[in-house]
Amino acid sequence: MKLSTSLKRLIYWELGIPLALLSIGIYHGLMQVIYRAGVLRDSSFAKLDYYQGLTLHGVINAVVLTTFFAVAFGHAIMTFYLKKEPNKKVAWISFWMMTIGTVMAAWAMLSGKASVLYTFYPPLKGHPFFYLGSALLIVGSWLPLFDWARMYMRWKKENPTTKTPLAVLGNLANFIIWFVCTLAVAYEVLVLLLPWAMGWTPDINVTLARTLFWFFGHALVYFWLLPAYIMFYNFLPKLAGGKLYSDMAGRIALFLFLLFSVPVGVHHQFSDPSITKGIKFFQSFLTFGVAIPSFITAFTLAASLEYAGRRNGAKGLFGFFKKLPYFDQSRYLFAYFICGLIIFIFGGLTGMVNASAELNNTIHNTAWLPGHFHMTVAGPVFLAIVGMSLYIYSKAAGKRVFMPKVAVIIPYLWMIGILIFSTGLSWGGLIGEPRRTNLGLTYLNPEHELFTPEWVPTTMLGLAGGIIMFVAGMLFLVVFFGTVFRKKTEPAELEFPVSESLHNEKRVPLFDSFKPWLAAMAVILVIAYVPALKDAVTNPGPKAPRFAPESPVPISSTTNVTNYGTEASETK
Ligand code: HAS
Repeated sequence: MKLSTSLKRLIYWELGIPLALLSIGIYHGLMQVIYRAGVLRDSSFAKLDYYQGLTLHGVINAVVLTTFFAVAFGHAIMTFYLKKEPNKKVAWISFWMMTIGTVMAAWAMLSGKASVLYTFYPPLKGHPFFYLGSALLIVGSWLPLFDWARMYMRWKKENPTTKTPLAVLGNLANFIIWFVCTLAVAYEVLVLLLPWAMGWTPDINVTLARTLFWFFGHALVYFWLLPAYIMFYNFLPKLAGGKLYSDMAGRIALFLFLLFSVPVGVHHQFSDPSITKGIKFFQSFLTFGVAIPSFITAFTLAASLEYAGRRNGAKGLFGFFKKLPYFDQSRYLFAYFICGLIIFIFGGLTGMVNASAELNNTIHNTAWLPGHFHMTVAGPVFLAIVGMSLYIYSKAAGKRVFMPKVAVIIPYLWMIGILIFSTGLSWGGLIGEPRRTNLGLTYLNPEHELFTPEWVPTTMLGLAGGIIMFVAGMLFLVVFFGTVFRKKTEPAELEFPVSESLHNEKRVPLFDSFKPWLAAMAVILVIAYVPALKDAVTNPGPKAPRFAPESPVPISSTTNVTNYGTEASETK
């Protein structure tokens, strides 16, 4: 379908800006493995400090890229399936809020005033622009949801007996999750962190800030994942040459995410002493619940791929694996999706280990964690985002993909890199290698008394995998921007490879309406989070002291660090 010039431009910018920033994000990924392997034994390189680089890496790759993409993809999905364009004024206001927010946060990070990592836990304190910028990015990304909800309700009125397209359902579910979870982080940023960073409040309740962050933080990972799931359910079967095994399975999975995505954040706080055991047990249990929609997805997609393989002429039990279009340049998206899925098998398994409160004691805050999340967010999510950005751009602009042979090889290269990298990190984590640590300064420096030779092979694997990922990432940027600078040679249309359903079940109202699921979501959230927030408020432990925006030293220099909670309040 043809897009208006305004919407086309909007989508191009929303895809192009984060991909341009990705060059900085990927560079700092490479620097991480170099520092950690002890190749570099310094606290900074090219005037950028280790933690500054790690903050840029996390914020650009995991927050800016994913948020901009989700909004652009949401616009494309709603327009394509409902055959109407969103309100351009709202869409552009949202774009400008997100862009200004990103510029503010980028300035704070690049000038070294916000090296607080993407989790910005207090007492690490960033420049107020970092918090304001993040809030603007988030609020800007809310706006389209209200407009899409209006479009959807109008469509429903006009088509009361038609099933809501699965992709539309997924997109709305995703942004509802996003809206609900970001309310907590907006409160954390605007009410707790910003006044504290400005020096207006003397101290901050660290446990409350962490609990609010993780209310947002785990749902955030599903906000990353669901656009990829929308693509897997709706486009992968067609690309493979088959059909989606069951449309209903997709609906159930997407609605289950509404229930279980948010009330599991405490599984990031299993080691936080302020939160009591019962709450941790309950959220551990819910975390196993949030894996169910992914298991449903795994089986549904495997069945869809089997159907496609058999249609392509496969014989025998597993013959279908050999009949899939792994290197077909005209269906390059298949390569991006299948590599993401293969990586996600390991990302999911490591997630199940994290979810168990007991096993979590072994791996919490070790290198195992980045091992896990690179096989999730840097696996299916990253590959789906970059593959789909290239696809949407080349179709909507009517330009052929630059270096198509390379475009189809990139995801395999990335997959090999991630699997080597994550093996190193997971192995290292199991033998105690810490995450978020400049190992080159001490543990991986043979001249230092803390040198730990057991971590040499693990960090070397990390380095090897990281270099391969860096090469794949750079090649992708060449392919994407090479395509941008090509001449238009094809009809310019928004188009998706839409899959038919093999079992197109009848419309069941429960699975075609958000209301019952939203009500259930609210109930589970109250049960899971009221006691956790109560613990955080009534049993917070020492509070973090007051900082001035321009200095990392507490305002009261006489404050005794071990007692700063009470003394900071007294010296006010
Ligand atoms: Fe996680 C920490 C538990 C999924 C991201 N996670 C993180 C952090 C990040 C992250 C970024 O319970 C670190 C945060 C920080 O900075 O501290 N995670 C889980 C569980 C799941 C899970 C149970 N995580 C994700 C996803 C992420 C993500 C998705 C990003 C997109 N995670 C945790 C826990 C922690 C945690 C704890 C805290 C640990 C701590 O101590 O701090 C589940 O949702 C996973 C379910 C997935 C599956 C896999 C299904 C497989 C599929 C592929 C099928 C393949 C096919 C192809 C069909 C059950 C769908 C076959 C074809 C061939 C050709 C072979």
